[in-house]
Amino acid sequence: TQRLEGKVVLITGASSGIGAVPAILFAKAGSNLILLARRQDALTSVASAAQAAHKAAGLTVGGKVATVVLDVSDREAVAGLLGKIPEELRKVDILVNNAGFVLGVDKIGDIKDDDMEAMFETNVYGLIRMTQLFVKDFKARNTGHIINIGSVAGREAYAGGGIYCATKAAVRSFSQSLLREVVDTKIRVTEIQPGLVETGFSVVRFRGDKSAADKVYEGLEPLTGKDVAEEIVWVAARPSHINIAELFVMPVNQASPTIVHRPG
Ligand code: 8X3
Repeated sequence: TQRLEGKVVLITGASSGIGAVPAILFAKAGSNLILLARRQDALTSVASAAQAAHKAAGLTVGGKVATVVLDVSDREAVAGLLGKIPEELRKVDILVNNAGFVLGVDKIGDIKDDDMEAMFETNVYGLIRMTQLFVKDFKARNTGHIINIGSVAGREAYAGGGIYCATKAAVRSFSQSLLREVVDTKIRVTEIQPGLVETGFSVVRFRGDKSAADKVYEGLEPLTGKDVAEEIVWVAARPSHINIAELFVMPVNQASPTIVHRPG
């Protein structure tokens, strides 16, 4: 929509999963993009797909795309991020904190320290670092939209999700604090809480075991990365006086993390 024309949208975890698709939809709507992820090759292909989508839309505004290889869990890298963004794109309008992942289904007592730290570093500290970096500028300009990707798992925990659910509950709580802090500004804060989305998410959780990952989505029609990307773009495109504070979105056959109907 027109409201996204010329906006600068920064997306973390933009090379795969939920994060790869919004780039294309924002480009189509005339936005400019800064795409962040850990792998340059994957970023490059998302960037060219976004540029092609922009071209196909025949718009004269937007379509600038910059990529930055960055791991949000790397404190120094995040601190130096602004210097890596081309000057013309430094005034970010929409920050999409999407980078996040899950490792394992270990029960409490068996959780590995490395897994615990890795999930908290990216899902929580990385998201907080990115938000801190841009919210100062948003406040100074009295504008901006922070869209955090939470999860159904942040609303309700499940067995085997001791750390992941806690990270997403932290995202929820942090988003709520931020929303309250910027109530006297034009800054918008949204938390999107998806349920089952079929991406590489469960493949990572089961450390490459594709058949274990497939079982998570077996027998029902899960959300796709594109479905969630459409929600991200939708909240961003609301008129500037509207803030979608939370958006809880699940497949039609899911009612909670554990109440899932599998018609087969
Ligand atoms: C993903 C939702 O239930 O697969 O955030 O952990 S779940």
